[in-house]
Amino acid sequence: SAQRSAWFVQDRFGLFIHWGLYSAIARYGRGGLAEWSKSTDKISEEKYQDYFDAFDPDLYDPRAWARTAKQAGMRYAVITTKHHDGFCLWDSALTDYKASNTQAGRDLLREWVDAFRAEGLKIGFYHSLIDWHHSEFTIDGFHPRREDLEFREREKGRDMHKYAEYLHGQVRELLTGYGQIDIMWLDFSYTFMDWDWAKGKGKDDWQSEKLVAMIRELQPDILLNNRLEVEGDFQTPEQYQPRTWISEQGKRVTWEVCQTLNGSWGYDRDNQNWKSPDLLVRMLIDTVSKGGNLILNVGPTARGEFDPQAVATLQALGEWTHVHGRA
Ligand code: FUL
Repeated sequence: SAQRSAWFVQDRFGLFIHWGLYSAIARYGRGGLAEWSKSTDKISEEKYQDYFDAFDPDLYDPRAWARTAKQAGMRYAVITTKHHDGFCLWDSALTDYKASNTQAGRDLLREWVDAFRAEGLKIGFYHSLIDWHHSEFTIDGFHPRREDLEFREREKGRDMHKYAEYLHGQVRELLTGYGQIDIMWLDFSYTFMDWDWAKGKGKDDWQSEKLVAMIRELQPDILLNNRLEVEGDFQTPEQYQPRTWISEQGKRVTWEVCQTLNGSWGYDRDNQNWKSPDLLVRMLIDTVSKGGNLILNVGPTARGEFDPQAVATLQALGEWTHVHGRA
């Protein structure tokens, strides 16, 4: 609703953070997306476990991240509580596959929430609807083991309703354990996929209506994106600039374009395809002039740092927003 999104359309500019085990792989996956490596490279559970074992974010300093975002002129931030690989940044009671069981040994999300709140930023959670680790998640056309026929045969009894229970339970943890959450960014949607196997997937798998009802009940003011086939509060064009203010049935809607610094969401060490601060300023202006928000991504390293190039870029954006932004 317009009332719910009043702060959002005022704030306009946010930080997206993709951080997880794929940050340790640090190389490209599907379409240049590092966070997709497990699927693209069909990495086995055993092999992926190496990244879990190696995960040791000894340089993690969310207060530094929050300061960097703040000085760039960003007013809110959204972090991956869980991405498609299923790894959880918080100390979930519903899984062992979490940061607190790595060398980090603690709930990394709590520190993040505290740090960003302390800088006065609004906060949001990106949470993956799909899960390549969970034992009840269907082996679909993106699953890392999709070509392993023996495995598929053995696993054909997988029950998506059990997975949905897990999904709902985790969202409940996230929305009850960390105070007020401003944005819930659920991902992703099969709706736009052309493949036969993807047809009709989604809504029923996630039990979307029930999920949304729970979210609204737990956090009545939260803004919800539009990726679970149930009406949300804002639209989410990804890695392209819409040509005009997005409208539906002739009515202008709230939208947020998500963009990367170099084409990948997860940290991709050898990717030097950086957008210049000049281009990014133009993108911000372009977005706001069409009534949208821009959420710009940083993929921190597995040790917990922003790449120096990302820091430099955000600093340069800060120089512009401080001259041209509202107080
Ligand atoms: C997509 C995901 O598949 C990407 O990995 C990324 O998280 C992007 C923001 O949304 O649908």
